[in-house]
Amino acid sequence: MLIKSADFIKSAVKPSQYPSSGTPEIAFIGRSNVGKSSLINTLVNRKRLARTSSTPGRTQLINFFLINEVVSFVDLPGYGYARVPESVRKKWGPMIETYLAGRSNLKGVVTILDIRRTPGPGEFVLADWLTHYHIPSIAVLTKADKLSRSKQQAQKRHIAGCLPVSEENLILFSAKTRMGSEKLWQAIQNLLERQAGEPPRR
Ligand SMILES: Nc1nc2c(ncn2[C@@H]2O[C@H](COP(=O)(O)OP(=O)(O)O)[C@@H](O)[C@H]2O)c(=O)[nH]1
Ligand SMILES: [Mg+2]
Repeated sequence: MLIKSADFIKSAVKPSQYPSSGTPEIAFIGRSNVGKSSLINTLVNRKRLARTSSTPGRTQLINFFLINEVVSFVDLPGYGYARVPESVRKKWGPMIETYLAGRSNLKGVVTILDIRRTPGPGEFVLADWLTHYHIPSIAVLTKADKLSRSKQQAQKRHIAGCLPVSEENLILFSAKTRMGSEKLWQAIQNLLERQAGEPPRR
């Protein structure tokens, strides 16, 4: 994908703060420190558009980025970081569910998983929301560079067995080697095109 422009638009915590344009949105979500910012930066060929941080759980805002003037990438705050204060953790669920349930711009969600980790409660809650609100999704296994090819395949099979997703719909990805970047762009474009001629989700 040729990236002509990638710009930060704004941060939000509630619907009145979301951008008012009708630009189609693709949202990215995953556990804190999973590699979400690195994945977004890799997709758009920018070193630090979505800030990567070695301190997980810092970004508790919904961040909107406009890509090539035609699609918005929405960086949703990560879940599952134990050292986040309880008051912050309690707000995460309602903030994310409000966005997923009510945002008509939303065309699909990219769920990001660490290829080395077995999916847990955070992933199950998210999978339930995506099913419940009929939101199309793409699942990505990132940090694939950390495993050998045979271990990548074994983990892919294992993770597919834990979630409502088939093995061939899991994309292996690495922000370090750019593995899977074109494949993920293709999947994102399929989501955007598939929905172009269809009525809104609700
Ligand atoms: N080896 C490797 N490290 C990665 C990859 N993606 C992210 N990381 C590292 O994982 C840490 C967390 O990444 P970040 O993108 O900030 O995660 P976020 O909290 O989900 O946004 C950083 O130290 C990154 O350098 C990857 O594909 N391969
Ligand atoms: Mg991040």
